[in-house]
Amino acid sequence: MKLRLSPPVFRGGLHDARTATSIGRWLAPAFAVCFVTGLVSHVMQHPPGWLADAIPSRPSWGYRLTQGLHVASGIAAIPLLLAKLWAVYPRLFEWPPLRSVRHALERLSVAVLVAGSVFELATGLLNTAQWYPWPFSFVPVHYAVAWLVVGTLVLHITVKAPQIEAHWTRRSPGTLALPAQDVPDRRSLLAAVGAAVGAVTLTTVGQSFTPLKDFVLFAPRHPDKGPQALPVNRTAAAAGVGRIAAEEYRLTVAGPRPYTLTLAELRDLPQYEVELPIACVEGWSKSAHWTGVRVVDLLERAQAPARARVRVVSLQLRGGYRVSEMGHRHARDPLTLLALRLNGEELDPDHGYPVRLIAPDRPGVLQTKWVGRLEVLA
Ligand SMILES: Nc1nc2c(c(=O)[nH]1)N[C@H]1C(S)=C(S)[C@@H](COP(=O)(O)O)O[C@H]1N2
Ligand SMILES: [Mo]
Repeated sequence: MKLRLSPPVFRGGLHDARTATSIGRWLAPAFAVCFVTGLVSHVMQHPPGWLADAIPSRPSWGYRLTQGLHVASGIAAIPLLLAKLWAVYPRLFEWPPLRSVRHALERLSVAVLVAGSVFELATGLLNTAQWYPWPFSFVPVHYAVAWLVVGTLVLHITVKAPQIEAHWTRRSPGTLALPAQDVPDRRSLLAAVGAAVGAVTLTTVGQSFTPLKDFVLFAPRHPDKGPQALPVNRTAAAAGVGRIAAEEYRLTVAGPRPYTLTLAELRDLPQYEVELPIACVEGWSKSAHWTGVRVVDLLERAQAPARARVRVVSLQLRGGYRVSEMGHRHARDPLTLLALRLNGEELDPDHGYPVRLIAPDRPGVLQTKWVGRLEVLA
């Protein structure tokens, strides 16, 4: 008897180019939004030298919007990607697996695209939960793989352009044959995918889009939960910052004319109130009222040059977020404060007591807490 391995046969009418195209029409824009907003986030956190001074400090809600979109489009892409993979998976069993060099290259690029996409959405989702079950550093790897995904995606769309065009609408001219038509099953499938996208979006987007905060079920942070009605990403205890005694606190401003201020002296300086959001890179954001001293006033007093960059150093001794830098646009923006008060009260220790930076259009991770030192950079 001769044993023959034959590839499985798929008869379901939904594993076709029309379904793949219909889902792709949503998946591609989700990926595009996610990629562009991710680039924005990357540049704001790690500006290349030539761009550092061009990064704008307005609109004050800019980063809140782009990062909210980044996380929302990434979450929406998860059900879309799953549906797309389900629609096309029979192709895994294509026979013969490799027909030509061109075919082999195309399959390789699709393999990279699929693996990269799954990797980006999975690591991004786990990052929103601050869960890092992997041995590498999240930011550089998530960033590098994004380029791999975008490169292979552009290639994929280019290679598939004729099919995409033929199946773009329900009945494209010239493709009146059955597979291009919308069958009831396909409409149900697409409706279910749309409902899944709506459900995951509605139950998470309130973490940054506060009008929908009452629907937040699955987001790791709720905008109302935290001391002084503001979430906390890293508490004082987690950052290893002990109780800071008001009498012992000093702010050092290192510049052409350096000086040191006590907390009482800081409180005696002109105070300003601003309304600005904390927009965490992990997806949650929340607006709050901050009161404190303008950084530009402190810089003038130190006779800092107008275009100087500024380094903000925390009293926190260890950890990646203890230091941040800002260009002159942020440093000189009248909304940029060393805040002493939040929503009418002295800062909670978890929000950076006694002094924290708050600046417009800035990733949360750069809004340094427990500030002890400002350095004017040459
Ligand atoms: N010194 C210091 N500042 C910090 C952090 C930190 O770990 N250490 N975390 C940052 C992050 S990631 C965010 S989102 C904001 C959150 O501020 P909040 O806890 O007051 O809401 O603080 C930022 N400032
Ligand atoms: Mo953050």
